[in-house]
Amino acid sequence: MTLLPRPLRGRAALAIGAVAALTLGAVAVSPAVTAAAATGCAVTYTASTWQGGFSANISIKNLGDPVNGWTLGFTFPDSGQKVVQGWSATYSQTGAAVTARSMSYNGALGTNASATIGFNGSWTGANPAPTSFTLNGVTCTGSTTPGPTPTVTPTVTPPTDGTPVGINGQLHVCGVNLCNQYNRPIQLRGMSTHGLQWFAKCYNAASLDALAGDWKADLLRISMYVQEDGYETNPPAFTAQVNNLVDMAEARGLYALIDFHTLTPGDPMYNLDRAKTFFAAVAARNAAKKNVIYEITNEPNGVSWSTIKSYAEQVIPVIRAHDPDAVVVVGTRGWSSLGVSDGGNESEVVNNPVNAANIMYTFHFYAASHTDTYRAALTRAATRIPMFVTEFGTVTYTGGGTVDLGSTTTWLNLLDQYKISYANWTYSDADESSAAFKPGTCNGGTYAGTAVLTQSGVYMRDRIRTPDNFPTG
Ligand code: IDC
Repeated sequence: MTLLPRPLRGRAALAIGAVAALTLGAVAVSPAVTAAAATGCAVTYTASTWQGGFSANISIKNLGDPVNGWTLGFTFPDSGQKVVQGWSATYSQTGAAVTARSMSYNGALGTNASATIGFNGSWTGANPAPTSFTLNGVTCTGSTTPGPTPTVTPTVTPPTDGTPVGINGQLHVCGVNLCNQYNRPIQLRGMSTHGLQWFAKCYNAASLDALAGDWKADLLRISMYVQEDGYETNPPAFTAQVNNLVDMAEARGLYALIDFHTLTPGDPMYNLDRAKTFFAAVAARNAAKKNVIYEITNEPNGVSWSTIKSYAEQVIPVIRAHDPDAVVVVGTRGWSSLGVSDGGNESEVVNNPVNAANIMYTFHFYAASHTDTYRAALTRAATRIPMFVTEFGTVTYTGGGTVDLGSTTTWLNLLDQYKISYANWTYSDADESSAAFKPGTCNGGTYAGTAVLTQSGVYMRDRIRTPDNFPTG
């Protein structure tokens, strides 16, 4: 086989022929393109071609302003040439027109940065070399077109109210980070509810005022158990309860992490139909809100990563169909330990990521039980894939026992260092040492201050209420 460089230009785009659509892979979010951005791109296409088949590599260089998420478009000579299997992008083809959308890990392209993608194809008729490459709709000519003179119509409204959502707006994943509307990495710090079926009384105007105002938290994780008298017993009521908490968080400028709290059974597929029903409802209802993040399965256990990945690739499109731009967080093997609790490690995810854009992966720890091996895995993962600690405890994995502030401090320093967002288990008055409030607190009306807090609660409040670092430029 020889590698033949192909001409990039000089061939007119032909009319689009048959409309049989071939869609490979999952739906990806559309790229964000800044209105006033300078644009430009260069594409190098190389292929080896044989009778009936070809294998192509495409190097895409962004000559314009940085982009976060891209779509490469190109056109085959006619519809006799087909993308069969692609890599490093999500491909779709209609007639002769092909689009390749970036993955979560290669969507961020700085000025002069490149991404390499490829595909195997089949062909009949014309030589399969494509033409008319575009990046985010702009023809790749190898030179730059300056953006319009800044008469400045900002696409982003500057912060007005100083709350976490007011400042950061709609979030997205950029590289391995959670990024704000200024495309800058941020860390969200907050608290998880306990099971809504047991502790609903703890979530009211006064307690959420305390979380936003006294704790100065950024995030409320809404933990909706599916079993254990949870969602499965009354889907409409639990859906409404979650939506109500989303609104209460929004009113206080807090992000809301909607946790589909699967635990036992550990196979998320057991709840696949429930997940589709639930997420279709909450995503449709909350699509216009900027404060919602979806956590599609809490702690898969006793199942392989490939099963979890398959679950994610079925649930994420349901969310995207209604709420295309929200971040989705995917649980990992071994109670969301990246596989460590089952003797594995992060490589199973790094080497076989979920086929979807704008997603993160879950890591959970309980500081008195999980120490160096777990920290090492998260540290390695943190530079490879986007991680979110959607739940952790200062205590043992039982939710009780010793409050290990030494280990907790080591953990939280690590999370701060990598800007990994977190939610602590729990913002409740459960009679267990992980709970932030003393038993009985939720029977009264006072949630602010330290008098109502446990040892864990005092520590977490101190830790969370330190100033945020939310870059705005
Ligand atoms: C625990 C609660 C406990 C409850 C139990 C029921 O703290 O009050 O009786 O669930 O299932 C997790 C789970 C989380 C657990 C927590 C502590 O996500 O549901 O909560 N934990 O065991 N993973 C590791 C620890």
